[in-house]
Amino acid sequence: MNQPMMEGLRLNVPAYVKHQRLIAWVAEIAALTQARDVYWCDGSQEEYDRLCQQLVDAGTFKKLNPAKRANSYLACSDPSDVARVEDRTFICSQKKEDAGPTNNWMAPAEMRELLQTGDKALFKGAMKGRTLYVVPFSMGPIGSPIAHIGVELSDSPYVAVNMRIMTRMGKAVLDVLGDNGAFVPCVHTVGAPLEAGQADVKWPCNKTKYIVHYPETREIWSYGSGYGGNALLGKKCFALRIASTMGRDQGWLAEHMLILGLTSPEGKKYHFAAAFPSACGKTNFSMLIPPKAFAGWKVTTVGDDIAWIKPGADGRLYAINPEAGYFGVAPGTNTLTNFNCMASLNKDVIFTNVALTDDGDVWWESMTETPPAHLIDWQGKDWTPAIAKETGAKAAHPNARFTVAATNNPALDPDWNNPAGVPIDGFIFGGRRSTTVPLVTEARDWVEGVYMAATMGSETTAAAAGQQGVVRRDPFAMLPFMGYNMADYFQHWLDLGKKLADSGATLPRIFCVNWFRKGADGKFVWPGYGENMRVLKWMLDRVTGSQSGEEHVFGVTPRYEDLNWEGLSFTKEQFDVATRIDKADWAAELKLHDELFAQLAYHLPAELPATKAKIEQRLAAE
Ligand code: SAT
Ligand code: MN
Repeated sequence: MNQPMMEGLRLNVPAYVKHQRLIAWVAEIAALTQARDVYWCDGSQEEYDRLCQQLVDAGTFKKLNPAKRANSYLACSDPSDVARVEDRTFICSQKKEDAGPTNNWMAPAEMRELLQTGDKALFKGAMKGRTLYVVPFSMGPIGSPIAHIGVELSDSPYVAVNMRIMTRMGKAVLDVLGDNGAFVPCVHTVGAPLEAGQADVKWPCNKTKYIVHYPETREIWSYGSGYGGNALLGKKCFALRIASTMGRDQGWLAEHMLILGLTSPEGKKYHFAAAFPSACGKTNFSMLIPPKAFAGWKVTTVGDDIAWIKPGADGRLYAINPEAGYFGVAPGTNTLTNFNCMASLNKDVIFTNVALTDDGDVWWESMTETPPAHLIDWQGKDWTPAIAKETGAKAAHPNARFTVAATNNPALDPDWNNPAGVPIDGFIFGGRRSTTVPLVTEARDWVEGVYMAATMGSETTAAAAGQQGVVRRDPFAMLPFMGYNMADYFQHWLDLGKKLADSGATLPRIFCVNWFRKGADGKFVWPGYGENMRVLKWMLDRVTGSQSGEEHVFGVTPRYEDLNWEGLSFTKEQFDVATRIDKADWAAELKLHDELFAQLAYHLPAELPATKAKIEQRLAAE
């Protein structure tokens, strides 16, 4: 048997593991972090149940009432560890310019000293008293030519069980990896070593946090957080930051996009990929149920967060969802806003930072119209509607999440697991903007679309630590997830479009949407959710060439009569509020585009300022 020992530590390598480089790396990290022991995850149901029970015994998980939520758990995090930490996220490329001005950068050698090699290196001894879990995972269908493999070494069993839902995880991945396959090494610690006899806490983490990427060597090192995008390293760290650099080098795209299928009553199927910042409704849009007026139309989910997109032999762009589950925002989700999601959450779910009901179920803000009379909130405190009214206390954290397998989704697209992906007919980019940006606009061409996506702004949400509700530029909804220089990424999009157009391919149309515009009363004008189908249908009609619109300063928008209003009372006046292009607002908005371009001046593609100049001319001529 394959059982190397490291300074007395058994590596417990299962007989099926043949990859010597992987074994040597696990030994190296176990020695560095002084893990108590090593456990190789096989991805089985038995293992999942066992680790969940272990988390229950440790007090991290609470098992929910099986009569209410079968095989489901609630985890409540440390109150300081509830979201991604963008200011602690680093791209450590050799050259600072390759990380670009939108990323935090540190020289790789300096970062390695801080994390691995220095006298006080953070990873030295970081896993003392803890088990190191070896978590092999595939992003994309196992064995698919588009998939890529990673191995996460983590001292968090919460990470291990979440990764089993979010990725294809376990022995099958190592079988594909064989004795010498390539994998992205991901090292994660909660940064809370246990001295002998020291009792553990429910949610170990560290005030100091580092989420570190080395794009050239394709490595990820994460320290100090147990939460979501900081700790489940297959998601934002690998599938976006590292994968975006792989895509740049290899001619494909890794995007913060949902992928949905749209099937007509005649059975014709189309696909859209849509980018929105975190906590702006990607999961809801990907599971949309069309209103009655659209009888026979069907929306199906390929993915709800990330798309890997590659040109196919026919010149079209094909997208796969590299994930296998959803890590979605719970608050705001209910049977009206997302029926399919609620149906997905009946069983086999891990909830994080929602509230607990007296009968052992979960609850979050707006899950039901009338809140329960009593709850234990996400911080373990008593919660009643009266307390909430008095103190404003939220039962669930605004960034509370559910982790659930894609296969739980009743609207799952039959092609969600297709290794070839689905052909994309349109790209949609949407920010959260209470003013200025109209409901929907179609770019006149690829370059104008890239301009729209590049200059997109959005109000910040609870998905990241920091101030909420401030407008910031969030190009392609990728600001927190870009693995290289943002200006080079714009160029990559332009180059790809040109290459495909030159080959005679029909490019996907590019649309820009804003579901979040507010009226004078401070309320959202657009009803959103299922009603977004009305806008989606207009976009599809533009793709198929059967619908017109009105051309204006920066693209084409529908007139009131171009949308199907059957079954919704939405007046022309309301439509005007949702779609109005105000000259003064746009003059101010374009100044913000200037600021972005000044920040990204290094390598900024000339097409972008040129497009802006054209928009300005049109605006002045209005
Ligand atoms: O925390 S995650 O990055 O996984 C979720 C999100 O912010 O989109
Ligand atoms: Mn996301």
